Amino acid sequence: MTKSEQIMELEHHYGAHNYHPLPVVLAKGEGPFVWDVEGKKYFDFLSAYSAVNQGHCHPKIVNALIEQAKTMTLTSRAFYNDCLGPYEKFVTEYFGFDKVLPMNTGAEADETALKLIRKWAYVKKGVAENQAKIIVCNDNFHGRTISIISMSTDPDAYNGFGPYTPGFIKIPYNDIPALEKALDDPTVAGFLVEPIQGEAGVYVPDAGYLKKAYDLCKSKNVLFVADEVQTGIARTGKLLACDHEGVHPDILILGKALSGGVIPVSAVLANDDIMLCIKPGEHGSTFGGNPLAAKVAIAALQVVTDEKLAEKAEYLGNIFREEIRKIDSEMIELVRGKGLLNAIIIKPKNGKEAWDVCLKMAENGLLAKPTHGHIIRFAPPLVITEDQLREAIEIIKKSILAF
Ligand code: IF1
Repeated sequence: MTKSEQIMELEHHYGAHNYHPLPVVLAKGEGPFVWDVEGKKYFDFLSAYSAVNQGHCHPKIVNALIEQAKTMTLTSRAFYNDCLGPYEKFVTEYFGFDKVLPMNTGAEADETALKLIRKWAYVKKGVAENQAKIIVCNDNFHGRTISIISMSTDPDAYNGFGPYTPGFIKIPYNDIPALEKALDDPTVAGFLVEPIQGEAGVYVPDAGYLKKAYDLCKSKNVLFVADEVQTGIARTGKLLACDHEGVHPDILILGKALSGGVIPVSAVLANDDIMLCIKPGEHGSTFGGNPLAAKVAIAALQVVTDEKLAEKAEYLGNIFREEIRKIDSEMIELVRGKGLLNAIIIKPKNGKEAWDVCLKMAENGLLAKPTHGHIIRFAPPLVITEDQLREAIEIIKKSILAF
């Protein structure tokens, strides 16, 4: 057996079977590249689902981790620590909010936002206790916890995990009349939405959708809550995907690349009138706001600014979509995306589909993974150079034309 096969066998035997990974065993990452245990080099076009926007093992972020790790890793929030306050000032000024509630994973940040919306409904909007409703979109993805899958319309996400958390109204994505109708319910407190639906297959809504949705929510005293866990941190060509439409959400949810993929760091940002509805003792987390996360997140955001990653994503994304659209293959049904968050919709050919294209690309030195069977998401680290991107595009082209 090869080393890869040995390791895959270990995972199969000792690990839960909650994933079906591509048969590649990675051992090293640097910038836009990863290497498997046999030493084969790949372009990483998944970026851990947009968590390593700053590139694998960015030295400035890793060094921030190492330096802090030598001093103090965790205090819990039972006490203050000397890293959290400065981070809170940095991150709230960076995104333009009064306050931040620090958590660890994206799902925890989404759950925190759900609690914040409900608390605000009872404390500020005057909705009757336990009656608050939250509007979400069909085909959403916000994480894997029980309340979050209660919002899901994907049977794979919710089947067999009932009973479900009540209080969610599901409407079609990118559908303003449907939102308008749902907002007539006076118990609605919030609208939780991904500015681009990542898991659904990089579903980019019509221009103006976010702004119209935001204005409608404001007209009904409903919180507009943007889940930018995947679309944020420069991925779509702006610092936030909401920035493409000048929308400043009432609640902003961040995760993934907030730490550059070095350790789990997530955050919920809001202004005082919303954030102060949660009182001491009403929410928390052992690791939330730990010194490592504070130092790592500052370094990760500093890299985004210093290396102009949003501008790069905008410029390189246009090249990517333009070049992929030139590929003459009936397997390419559609190419869509914004910045360096893109997807190709694959039309099966002779029984070959997205999974086979991904296996072929892996063979040719590029890693990407299908979502929902026929869609391949392409999201390289934003530090990729134009030459490297063009080299990667040639690999994609060669792989698709091989069928
Ligand atoms: C997996 C999907 C992507 C997210 C948005 C919250 C979260 C995510 C918009 C939760 C997480 C990850 C989860 C990961 C794969 C990946 C994913 F395929 F699952 F749906 F990116 F599209 N909001 N997305 O995209 O953040 O708790 O994971 O830190 O394998 O479940 P998390």
